[in-house]
Amino acid sequence: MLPKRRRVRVGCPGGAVTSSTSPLVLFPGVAIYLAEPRMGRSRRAFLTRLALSKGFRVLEVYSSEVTHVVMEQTSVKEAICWQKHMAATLPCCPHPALLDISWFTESMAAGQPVPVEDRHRLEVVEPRNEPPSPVWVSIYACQRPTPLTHHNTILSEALETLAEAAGFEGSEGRLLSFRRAASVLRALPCPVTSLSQLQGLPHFGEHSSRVVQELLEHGTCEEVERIRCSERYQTMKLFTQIFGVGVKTANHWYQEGLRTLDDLRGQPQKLTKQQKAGLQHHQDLSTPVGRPDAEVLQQLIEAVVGQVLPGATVTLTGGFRRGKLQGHDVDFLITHPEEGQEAGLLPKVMCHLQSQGLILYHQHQASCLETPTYLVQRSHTMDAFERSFCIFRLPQPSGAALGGVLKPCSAWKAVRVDLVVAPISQFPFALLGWTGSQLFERELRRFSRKEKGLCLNSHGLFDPEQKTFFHVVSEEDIFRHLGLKYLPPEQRNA
Ligand code: DCP
Ligand code: MG
Repeated sequence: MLPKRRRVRVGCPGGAVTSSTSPLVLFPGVAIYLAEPRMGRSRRAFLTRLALSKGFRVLEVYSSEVTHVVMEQTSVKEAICWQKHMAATLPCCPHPALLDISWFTESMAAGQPVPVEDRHRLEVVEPRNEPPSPVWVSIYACQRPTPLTHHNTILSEALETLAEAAGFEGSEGRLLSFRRAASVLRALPCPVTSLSQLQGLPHFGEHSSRVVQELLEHGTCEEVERIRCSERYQTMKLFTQIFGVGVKTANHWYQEGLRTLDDLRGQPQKLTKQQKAGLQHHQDLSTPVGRPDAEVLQQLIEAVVGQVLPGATVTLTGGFRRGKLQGHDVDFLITHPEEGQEAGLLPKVMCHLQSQGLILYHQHQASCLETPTYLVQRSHTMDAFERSFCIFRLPQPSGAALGGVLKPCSAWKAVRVDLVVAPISQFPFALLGWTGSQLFERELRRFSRKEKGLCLNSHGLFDPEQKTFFHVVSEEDIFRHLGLKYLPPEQRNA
């Protein structure tokens, strides 16, 4: 967490660094941005204080106001990558001078901005046919587009396996480190073919780099293969994929010596109602749901919702909204354009769906919106909206074409569906929160808290100092309030 006085406030133009003793700006025409990666955070903080004390204006966030970008120990190639990347994050295209630290130190010594000479400039030349150069990648996943299909599948999947395995051992820190590194690889514009391309990438520690190196050199990574084959990993994966089973429960069962689904079926007293339903329909639920099934479900649910409350809307969220063709479940968000009309809707909708024989299992969870802390809670594993965790009985076409031959299959399929109801005033936050990906959401909340001092969750955006909420009508509004370039759902596959 940044010290309070360094935090950027919304409404502070250009995200200028604030200080407890508001420094005097002597050179209003000059707005410096210190580009951090090679500089390091503490050195950047030191240089910022120095410049502020001498009456310079230093901007914490890169924006179109920046006139002088100062870099340290940065190669020309890196500087070019950085400039291209940063230009892409802004709505308009600024052209600040790209300068070496020498301009900064000379200006500090002179007590005023010295004229920019060629020797200060980081020469901007287009790279020629040379080995792949390092690419600039923003630190937070919410600051960079991450498409669904990318160039580094094998590498990112290996790191995801390590992340998952760390999660199974309860090691949240390692889980996040691997997941962030994997996410950086998904955001790269080209395949990683040489270790040098990892230079300067955020979240690439020694361990993740070693895994990538091994994969580049040998095509496989011994540690990842060992984990994938291990009884521990396979059992934890099997158990945590059951509806209603988290890492804690899975671990508990593992410690008790349980290993298979039949082991669990043999101990029904250990299972909740939800887990029993999960086990009962395990075969269907462990088969990915396709987009056509998601669309059929949307039509079925829309018909019922429209019947119960005309004007209410049903929005497909989760992975399908990000463009995924398959998912482990289907997530829907329901609202009504008139605030309050949505109250009491879900139980009626569930009754109708049940009477149509479409529900195999459902668990209703009442809204906790009356609880005063929900809006500012920091933990976001669960929001406070009314919801229903369901298993739908989805009718299937009588035969499915497989390799040109009609294969008989069952008349219905069990599909996991989450129905969530949000009042219209919170809808943009709920939509953003339920679209994911999970890491994208996590990073967005971390960015809000650490860089903006604001608290974001699926209900709102809260300023704890002003004790105010931001009013928004769209996801775009939320990105704007956070000073972030808008990323459409398809680019949130972090
Ligand atoms: N979500 C979150 N934090 C969690 C769980 C979920 O922010 N701990 C949000 C982001 C997810 C969305 O809710 O994208 C839906 O949750 P899912 O688990 O269904 O995730 P996806 O829909 O992204 O994945 P899948 O395609 O496997 O269903
Ligand atoms: Mg989903």
